[in-house]
Amino acid sequence: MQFQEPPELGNQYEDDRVLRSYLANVLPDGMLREIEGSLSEMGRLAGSELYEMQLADRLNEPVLTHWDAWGNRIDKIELTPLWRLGERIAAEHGVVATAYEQKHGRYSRVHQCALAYLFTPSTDIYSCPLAMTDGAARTLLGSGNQQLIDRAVPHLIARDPNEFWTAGQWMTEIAGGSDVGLSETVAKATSDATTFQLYGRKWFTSAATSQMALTLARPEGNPPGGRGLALFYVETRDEQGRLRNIEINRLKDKLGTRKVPTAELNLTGTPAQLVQGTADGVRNITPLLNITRLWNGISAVALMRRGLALAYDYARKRVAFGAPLSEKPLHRDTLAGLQAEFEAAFQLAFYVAELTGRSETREITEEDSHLLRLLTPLMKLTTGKQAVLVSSEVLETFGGAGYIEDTGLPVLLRDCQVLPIWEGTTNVLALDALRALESGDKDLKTGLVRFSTAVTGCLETARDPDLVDCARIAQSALDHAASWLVEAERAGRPALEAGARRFSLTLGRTMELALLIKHGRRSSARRFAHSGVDLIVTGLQDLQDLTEES
Ligand code: MFK
Repeated sequence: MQFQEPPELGNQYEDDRVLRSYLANVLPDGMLREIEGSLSEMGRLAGSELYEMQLADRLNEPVLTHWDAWGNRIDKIELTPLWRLGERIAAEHGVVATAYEQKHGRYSRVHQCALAYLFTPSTDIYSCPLAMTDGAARTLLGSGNQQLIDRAVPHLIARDPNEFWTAGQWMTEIAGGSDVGLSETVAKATSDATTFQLYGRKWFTSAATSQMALTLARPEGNPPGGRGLALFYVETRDEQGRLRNIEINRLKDKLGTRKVPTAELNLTGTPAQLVQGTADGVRNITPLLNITRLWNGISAVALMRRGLALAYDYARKRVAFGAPLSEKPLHRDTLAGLQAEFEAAFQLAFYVAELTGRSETREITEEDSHLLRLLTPLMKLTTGKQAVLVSSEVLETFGGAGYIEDTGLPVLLRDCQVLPIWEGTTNVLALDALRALESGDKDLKTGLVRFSTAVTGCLETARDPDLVDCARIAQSALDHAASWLVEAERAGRPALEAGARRFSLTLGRTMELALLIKHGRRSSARRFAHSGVDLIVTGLQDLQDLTEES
């Protein structure tokens, strides 16, 4: 009997040509040598101990215990062994801290994202609490609230696992969902002007095991909508380890991300401190949203890369119809298509990391700051879709084995499926992209000109004839987007909104192609250029069709 050999992983940094050539391109001389040790060590862990633990931990999930044996309500969540190990490794290797220690100035964010990219796929989305922690640190640092900064930030960016805190984000409510302004949680003032008590129900919170959380609530008397909400800081437990007037109703029964203890909470007079004023909570929490959306994109490319690393290894081992799959033209062609999607997504996600780093060290021009505001939702929505597509195809490259749970493969698809949903769905982010285009000048067309300048800057670097051809395809998609925008604006807001998803995906994919060209990724650029960059449908019949058919 001939058994199939399972796929194996090597050092996930050393085997990753895309990451290594990208870092060699963007980092100043000598910097790669300085950070390579940390990346190689994380790549080793991700391909060995962490991966082995991930496979062994496959069936474990967090467990919520409401009561102890003596009738006390405890609401205790037990994490799985993989997550406990993941937390220690994340702290010790600075998967959040690296962005804040800024040993390499504006490139620190790129370094941190590279660590997160290597770490994430072997930890069953431990990136979720890290994303929130990172976003909370960024939000607090920008809030000007020195007392909270001194209290929490040293923990959020600690490398000592005993000092390290994770943060939660409690925003989603039953009424609110994506429309956060509908939140019903009430904040009652106490005798201390900055301390409130929160009453309400949070319907979908990130990991409920965190030591602190940022949340939104409406101070009594405030008006409805996002402006009437305020941003609050909550420490979840008291000195004895008891939850502070918080009940964990249940953990969510999700399609994927099963290790993330996503929870429903009741706030029953939870003590909370104002972070930044008594209103404008939605606006004040957006630094967190933008950081977690960056993490979403980095997680998307990381999971695509993991699937492909396994698929390549398997293709070399699996012999069918007389030859290894890696020698079969159709299998190679399939993998090349997936590689192109992955590389395109990689370039965009890391470009947003570069811009974020420049923004954090205040080395960003006003133009690029607007560009970052636009590229963050474009990147999140584009890479989320790509991750689902690529991971689905990756499973297929294994044949039936890709559909069998104890290969450890199906979880890839389930975990990717969350990426277009949480942190803002594709449609919510497509509308956010319209809002971002208007940022600064309050004018969509000026915003698009700014985007076009960034794209053409990349296209002008093309010298190789194949890349020049790809640049033509990117330019044509860009021109189509620009003409569509003029037409849609003329037709009115409903038409603009109806086409926003196709428009945003076209911009996202155009930027991806432009970045592939800029980084000289010839074969992926050629492949990607012919994989549907321009998704715009001209003619504004959409709404009419919908009305007629429904
Ligand atoms: C792998 C890692 C992933 C980890 C996942 C963990 C799971 C966590 C579980 C979850 O809860 S996921 C759910 C996360 N929820 C969202 O992402 C919310 C999605 N909805 C939106 O993003 C809406 O667009 C939004 C809530 C922001 C709309 O609310 P509003 O009240 O209609 O806000 P409005 O008036 O549009 O914006 C308020 C201000 O913020 C405006 O500025 P001004 O006050 O100066 O005019 C906006 O321009 C600004 N703004 C909005 N979004 C922004 C932003 N500014 C910067 N960046 C943004 N992204």
